[in-house]
Amino acid sequence: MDDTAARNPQRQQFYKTIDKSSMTPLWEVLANLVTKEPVSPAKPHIWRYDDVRPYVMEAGRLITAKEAERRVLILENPGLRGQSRVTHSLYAGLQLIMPGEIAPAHRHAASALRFIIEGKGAYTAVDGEKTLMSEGDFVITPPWTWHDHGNDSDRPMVWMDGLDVPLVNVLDTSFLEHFPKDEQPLSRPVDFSPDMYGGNVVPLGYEKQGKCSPIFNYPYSKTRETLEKMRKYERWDPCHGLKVQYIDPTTGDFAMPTIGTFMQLLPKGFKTVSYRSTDGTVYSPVEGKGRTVVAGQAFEWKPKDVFVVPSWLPHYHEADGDAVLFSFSDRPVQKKLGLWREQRGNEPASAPH
Ligand code: GTQ
Repeated sequence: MDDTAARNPQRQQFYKTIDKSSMTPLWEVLANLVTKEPVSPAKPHIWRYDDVRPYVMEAGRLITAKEAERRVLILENPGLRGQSRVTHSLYAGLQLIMPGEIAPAHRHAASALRFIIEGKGAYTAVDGEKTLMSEGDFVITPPWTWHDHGNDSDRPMVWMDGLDVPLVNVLDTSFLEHFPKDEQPLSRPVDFSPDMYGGNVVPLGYEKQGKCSPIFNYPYSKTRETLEKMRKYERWDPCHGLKVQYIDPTTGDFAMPTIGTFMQLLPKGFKTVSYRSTDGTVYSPVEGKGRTVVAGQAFEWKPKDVFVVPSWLPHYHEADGDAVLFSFSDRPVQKKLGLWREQRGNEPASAPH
């Protein structure tokens, strides 16, 4: 609305008056407040591992994991600098644990995922149980569970952290507590949960604790096998190739309540049909090379890179060889609130669901 002081001094005077009472007229901001479609301040961006790995290793020389508590370089979306956000609602960072180090135990209201980028044999301990991690594994730290990370291997370990911190903070629900010791006591054998909960049985009378999957390590080898079976026996989705979502086997829902996680295989030479959805998404390729074209801008990727596609920007992927991409977004939140929409190719956008 063109409503300059010169044109309408009475209105401007009125705005000044009500400003003192912490009020402001809706009609001046309505079009930017309630937009016709998502207008994310986030920008599409790629962090190439070849470029940023030296910085991660330099951080390893500058500070210990213990002193830092978590030695992480935050991946800040260029449209959201200073806000520790990779998308508008989610956080991402690259965490480094050097051999022999321990990132001390704490717990927080925010949920975390780890997606293993480099290394093998470091562990995370969650609520009394350790899991050993390898490249391509997807690991969950549910909210308010004690967790410490350590590296008994002889090489550095780097993973991508994905947390719902911006969501938790917009709701003003953040809590954090430190464990009195660096390491929490263990009460179950290493990798007990996948054996206990991954076999389609649960103890009689099982009652779920919290809202995350009781399995907290989804190893890459198993997910990769599933994708290979799908390639042979399932329909290739024109927008996604062969794509799976990680689930909580006790509910069939997403593995985490706030962050949806996915893995997709794009067979060699496959080019997807343009797609967009309301959940801004962070990708990390595990295998293969290719490119993702986001609103006309091409991002060439290869394994260990991280790239982000903001909400509602049309994009398609192209794989030079067989490519496998991990991704995460806030889709479970949007779906629970009835806000999620998608648009496939030239089809009309879906109704919210
Ligand atoms: O590993 O607990 O990247 O608390 C940011 C905050 C990792 C963690 C992050 C955290 C953690």
